Formats: sequence, structure tokens, C-alpha cells
Amino acid sequence: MNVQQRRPTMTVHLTRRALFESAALAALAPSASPVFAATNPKADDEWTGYTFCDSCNHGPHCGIKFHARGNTCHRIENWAENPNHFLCSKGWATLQRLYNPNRLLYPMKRTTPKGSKDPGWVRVSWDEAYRMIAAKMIATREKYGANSVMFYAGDPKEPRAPIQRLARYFGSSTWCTESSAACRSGCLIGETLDFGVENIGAAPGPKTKVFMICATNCWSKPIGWWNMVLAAKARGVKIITVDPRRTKAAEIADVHLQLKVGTDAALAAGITHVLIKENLYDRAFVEKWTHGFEAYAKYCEAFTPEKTAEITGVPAEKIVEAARLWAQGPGVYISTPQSLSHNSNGVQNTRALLMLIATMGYVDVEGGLPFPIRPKGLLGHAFGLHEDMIDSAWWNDPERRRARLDSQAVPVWNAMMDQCSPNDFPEWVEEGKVKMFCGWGFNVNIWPQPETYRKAFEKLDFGFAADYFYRPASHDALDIILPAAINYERYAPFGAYGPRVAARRPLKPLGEAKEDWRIALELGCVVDKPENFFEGDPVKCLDWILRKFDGCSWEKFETMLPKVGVLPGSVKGFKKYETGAMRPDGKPGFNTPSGKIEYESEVLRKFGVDPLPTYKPMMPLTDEYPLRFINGTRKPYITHSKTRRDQPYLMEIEDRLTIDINPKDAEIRGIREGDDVLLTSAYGGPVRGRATVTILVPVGTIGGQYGWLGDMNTQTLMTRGHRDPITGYPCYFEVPVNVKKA
Ligand SMILES: Nc1nc2c(c(=O)[nH]1)N[C@H]1C(S)=C(S)[C@@H](COP(=O)(O)OP(=O)(O)OC[C@H]3O[C@@H](n4cnc5c(=O)[nH]c(N)nc54)[C@H](O)[C@@H]3O)O[C@H]1N2
Ligand SMILES: Nc1nc2c(c(=O)[nH]1)N[C@H]1C(S)=C(S)[C@@H](COP(=O)(O)OP(=O)(O)OC[C@H]3O[C@@H](n4cnc5c(=O)[nH]c(N)nc54)[C@H](O)[C@@H]3O)O[C@H]1N2
Ligand SMILES: [Mo]
Repeated sequence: MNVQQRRPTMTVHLTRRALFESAALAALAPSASPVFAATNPKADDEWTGYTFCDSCNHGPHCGIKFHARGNTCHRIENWAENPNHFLCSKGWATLQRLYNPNRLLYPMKRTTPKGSKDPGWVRVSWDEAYRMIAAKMIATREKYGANSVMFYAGDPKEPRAPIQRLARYFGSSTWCTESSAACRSGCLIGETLDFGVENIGAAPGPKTKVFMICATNCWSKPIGWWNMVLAAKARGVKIITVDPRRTKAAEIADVHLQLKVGTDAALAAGITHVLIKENLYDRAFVEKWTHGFEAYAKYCEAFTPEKTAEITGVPAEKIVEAARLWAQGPGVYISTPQSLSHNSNGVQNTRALLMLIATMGYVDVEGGLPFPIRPKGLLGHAFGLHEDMIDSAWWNDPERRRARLDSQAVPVWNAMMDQCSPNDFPEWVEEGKVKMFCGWGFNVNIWPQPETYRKAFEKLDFGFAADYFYRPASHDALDIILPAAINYERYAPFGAYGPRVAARRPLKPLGEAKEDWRIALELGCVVDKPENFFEGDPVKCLDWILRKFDGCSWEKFETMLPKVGVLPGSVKGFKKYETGAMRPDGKPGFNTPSGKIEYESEVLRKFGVDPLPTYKPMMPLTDEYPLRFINGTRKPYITHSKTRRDQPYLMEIEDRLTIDINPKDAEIRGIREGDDVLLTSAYGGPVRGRATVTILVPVGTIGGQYGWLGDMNTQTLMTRGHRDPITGYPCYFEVPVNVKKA
């Protein structure tokens, strides 16, 4: 069906004139229902609030309990009843961000033409901002079609569900996020291709003997996770860590497989070679429940320990040792990284590592990898909780999917994901496919060669973004910026921990900031029917979502604070693939085309991609650029672009780009600890950093972080031209560089 024909009826009547008469805006009066009334403390009332830290990924939802007087928070502490109840340095620093004097607190519009040195930002009312935005949205749709209006959320995951709902009712499938540009959805695709369902791994259970930590940096996880690893180690669980760097997880490992970046598929083939040769694998499981094992076994024949060592740099005896240890299971993995996704063989590397679980039959058995079955309708990671919130069926309509802007460039991604891949955005603008941008938490510097993207944003007819802060690097290419309420100031979304769900009790937003959910819902009320958008009230929306689950309501979850609620309907037990619980049709097996776990992916075969998770070499190192650059490993006190100047306490710990370099590589270049160094690649530079001489990185590899701007911006060293063909993701962890003393 033509997307245009599905345009919601109200918009037909909501002409430009109506918008300016502001009828729809008047309907946005705050709700008077007591259930939905905002906390309204008197000036000197002391009260306790609850929220979640949103510093790293809006994913762990580490609980914050806070103490407030009136509307001012004066102290925070760990929220003991929350599943993630330890705060890290980033969490403790969040009050500095809440009360940062630089916060964006009022809607602003530009007054000078795009490309001017100074956009001339001036304050406008919400009414005026909404009117300008809505009028542009409708006019753009009328002239160029709904898909020419792009909706986008950066790393912030919490705002996503109502934005996706807005895109859906507006009729645009150009719904993009940082996760469709980059991040760990590449791993998620690998999991789904292998198992028919996402599975990022789990913690070792009481029966687990071996824990494989795949490309997972403990600094990227909540503190409780690391405590869990130490406890497992203390009770005798063996640890295999797969990481090119000597991370904390590598330091405590029984076997550290310190492979070269991007060689995971070769390593997995080498381990599988040993498992087969020494007859350690689970033949019965593989025969009954997997697809394509014979072809994969044949592929692995060439990967003798010696050959694998040559490719991966891991000594042959370690490969054998790891295989034998893994076979002593049951074993389970954790694989939460974005790092595996960000090279040109990212998905296949991920797939190969994960299949080590299947080869040993550690699938949904005690001590192995659990496959939890969530309550019906519960979304895994979209923060909207229930699929009706985003209307999954609309997004999954095959014709609409094919009409999406990314269908030619990344057909596998297009077929599997409801988010559109935005990495060809500059080309879309050039070809007139996208005219308007509606963004939340937008950072142009996530991309390689960010200047190319920034220029494309400047060429749009219109763009706006909601953010905590004014970010000139991204926002100066836009027309309007909207002040987003911070984690302490919002009701939505919930904290989600599998089927456990926590409500919040927030402060009122400072200035005229509004929660992201409110902004998206209110805009929905203006461009579509207010009843589709809960009259703009996030709590009404949260209540509607929770009522999808038996016996749940927002009021109930709010009243039980500080306790955390549980949604009913999870399916428990082991070997659920035998009972039919893993497939929508109720038949035994897995939700893949073959009904089994797939060594040979039938989805990939259909799209002409190698169905086996095979190894492919990375971009070659050269004399000119002899070092592999890991551009983005996580640090305990840094998150992307956002925990730098916003939380000055963290700037005290590190105030500029640091470059990890092995002592041997440093020595031959005459580089010493603390030296200023310059990085170059075939695509850009020099980029300026400060050297940290450390064995954290092996010889031949250097590490750094992206997110610093100006002459410290490592994205300028990256290329747009080299991507993972399955996801279209840029290769942040692959580009060869050189480094010299400044
Ligand atoms: N402190 C902090 N925490 C964060 C974030 C943050 O910015 N700061 N960001 C959040 C977000 S959005 C994400 S996506 C996650 C990311 O979380 P992670 O992916 O866990 O973090 P990284 O440190 O980028 O990568 C993990 C490890 O992968 C290794 N690695 C790199 N290349 C390869 C490879 O080719 N093969 C293998 N086997 N290993 C490789 C790196 O050396 C690193 O130690 O973290 C989240 N948490
Ligand atoms: N070289 C390299 N590039 C990478 C990566 C890498 O490892 N290396 N990692 C990739 C990954 S995994 C990720 S997740 C991305 C990071 O994705 P980015 O989108 O760059 O993430 P941030 O910089 O954290 O946030 C972007 C903006 O959102 C604002 N913001 C934060 N929270 C909210 C909110 O709740 N609401 C609103 N309205 N605004 C908010 C912040 O102030 C900031 O301006 O970068 C990707 N790019
Ligand atoms: Mo990410």
C-alpha cells in the first residue's frame, strides 16, 4: 500500500491555517486527573524521588534514589531495591549535569540563514516552535511525501518509542537512530540470524562451569555486572576472554584470547576445528537442532591451531586450551559490545563466536545460555515496553519496508530491522529524498567524516532537535532547538529489566524543558489526532502501556516504589525449543527459516551473502599506516559526546583525547607517557591526543575515544567508503593509522 494513502485523517483537516489558529495546541492543557498529576511539592517539603541514570546507554537503567527539598534535589544515593543499584562515577556526577548553568531551558529558533557564522538563536514559545515544526512537517509531506521527513534519535534510547509512534502516525518509515547508524544492533542481527531471536548472553548460573566474555569491556557495564563476574570467578567458574586488549576481564581470565581486531570468525573456526577433531562437541544436539553444521565443519578443517594463530595472533596452544576448557561446560557467553559490529566483517564475526554455544549444545540448559520468553507483546529493548506503542505491524508491512529509503543499500538490514539505516544521509539529501529532520539527542559526530553529514543537514529545508544542551557542532545546521527534560525530570519511560519494570518519581523540569515523550506526544497531537497521542500526557501513555499486561497500571507501579514491579507472563524452564515455546507457530525448534539454529543462514543466502560465518581480512596495514586504531573503547568516566563539559567533575579525571599505545610501539617512535601525539590515516588528520603508554593495547594496535571535537576529533580519520555490507555500519575499529610525537 502507498504510504501516502495511509495518512491519518485528521491531518487532512489540519491545514496550515488551522495550525496557526492553534486549535490543536489549545487541546494540550495539562491533565487534571489525580492519578496523572505531577508531583507538586511545596517549597520546603522534603521528599524522596526515584529515577535512573541515563549516562551510558539508557540501557542499564541504574537506579538513583534522590532527596529533594521543594523542587531541588540536594542528595542522591544508590536505589537499593532496583535490580541495578550501584552508581558509578558517571551516575554520581549527574547532579552536575542537572544543575549545569549551560543547560538548554527554552525553545530557540535561528534568525540568520544556514551557513552563517552565528545562527542568531532567539527564544521562542513552545506554541510558536510547535506551530513552525508542524506546519513544515505537513507541508513537506504534501510536497515530497511522508518519507522525506526523517525522524531520528541519537544514542538516547529513552525517547524512542513515542518518536517512532509519531513517525508511524505521520506516515514516514524514515525512522532512524544511532542504533541503525552504529552501535550493537549489528550483534543483534548476528544473534537473530543464528538463533532466530536476540540473545546478548547472560550471567553464569550456579551450574555454569565456563563463562566466555566476548568483546565486552567491563567499563561499559553497570558496576553490579563486574561484581557478578568476580563472584563467579570466586566460586570457580572458568573465564575465557576474547578481546584484543588486556582489559580487566582479560586480567582475571583463565584464558585470554588476545586476537587481532576483526579476526573473531577465524578464532571461532579454529576453536571449532579443535572441538571437532578431539570429538568434544555435542554431536546429538548439532544433528537434531542445527542447520548447516556439515558445511561449517568443512570450512573449519583448514583452521588448524597453527593456521588460526597466523591469522589471529593468538598462540596455537592457547586456542587448543580454550577449546578444551570451553568443552568442560556448561558454558555461557556475554556479548554486549558495539565493538564487534564496527568492522567490515562485524556480523559474521559475531555469528561465528556465538555458534560456539550451539556446537557444545549449551542452549537453554541449566548453566548454559538461557533463552528467556518474555511476556506477550513485551519489546526487548525499545523502551516503549509494548509493541502496540510503536504499532509493530505497521513497521513490518512488507511493501512499506521495501519502500524504505535504505532498501537498496542494506537489503539484509532493511528486511530484519524496523529502523532505517541513515548512513547514506548525505546522498539522500543530494538526491532530494529527505527534506526535513526531526531529531532527539542528535550528534553529527557519531559519523565518519562528520563534516560531510553536517553540510547535508545544512542543506535541508528544515530541521529541529531536542537536547539537554545546545551543541553548536550539530545544532548550528538546524532551525529550532528544543529543551529536553533530564532524567531527574521525567516520568517516561520506565526502567526495564527483563519483565521487571520500575516507575519513577521525578522533579519538575527546570525552565521550560519538557520530557522527550511529552514533546513527541504533543507534536503528535498537533499533526494527528490527540487521542492517538494520549492528549500529550506521558503518564497517560505509560498507564495505557502498562494496562496491556494483566493487573498492571501506572498508579500501581508508582505506589509500590521503591519496589520494582513485575510484568506477568514470562515462560520459564529449560530446553524450550523442545516444547514449541520458541516459535510463534508453537512448533518445536527455533524461529529461523530452517527452524533450527543456523550455521548456514538462509536469510543471508537469500540475499546473496555468504551463509556461513566466515573470516574476512581487515583493511591491510601499510608502511605508511602500520597501526590498527580501536577508535572508541569505553572508559569509566566518558560517554560518547555527552559526559564531558556537562559534568565537570568527570572532566577533572580526563580533559582530552588520550591515545593508548604499547610500550614497544611507543619506544620505536620516541613517544613517552604524557607526550602530545598526532594521528593520521589515509582519510584525514592530524588528530591531536595525549599518549598513555600501556600494555592495555597489544603491539600494532592503538586505542582512543571518539567524542572529542576540534583537532581531537577521531571521526575525521575514519572512512565512509568501507562498511559492513550487512548492517552498513562504519568501521570505527578497523582503519589503519600512524602516530607520531607532535
Ligand atoms: N563508560 C561507558 N559505558 C558505556 C558507554 C560509554 O560511552 N561509556 N556507551 C554505551 C554504549 S552506547 C555501548 S554500545 C556500549 C558498548 O560497550 P562495549 O562494546 O563493551 O565497549 P567497547 O569498549 O567499545 O568494546 C568492548 C571491547 O571490545 C574489544 N574489541 C575491539 N575490537 C574487537 C574485535 O574485533 N574483536 C573482539 N573480540 N573484541 C574487540 C575492545 O578492546 C573492548 O575492550 O557501552 C555502553 N556503556
Ligand atoms: N568512532 C566511534 N564512533 C562511534 C562509536 C565508537 O565506538 N567509535 N560508537 C557508536 C555508538 S555504539 C553509539 S551509541 C554512538 C553514540 O551516539 P550519540 O548519538 O553520539 O550519543 P551521545 O553523544 O551520547 O548523545 C547525543 C546527544 O544526545 C543528547 N542527549 C542525551 N540524552 C538525551 C535525552 O534523553 N534526550 C534528548 N533529547 N537528548 C539527549 C546529548 O546531550 C548529546 O548531545 O556513537 C557511535 N559512534
Ligand atoms: Mo552504542
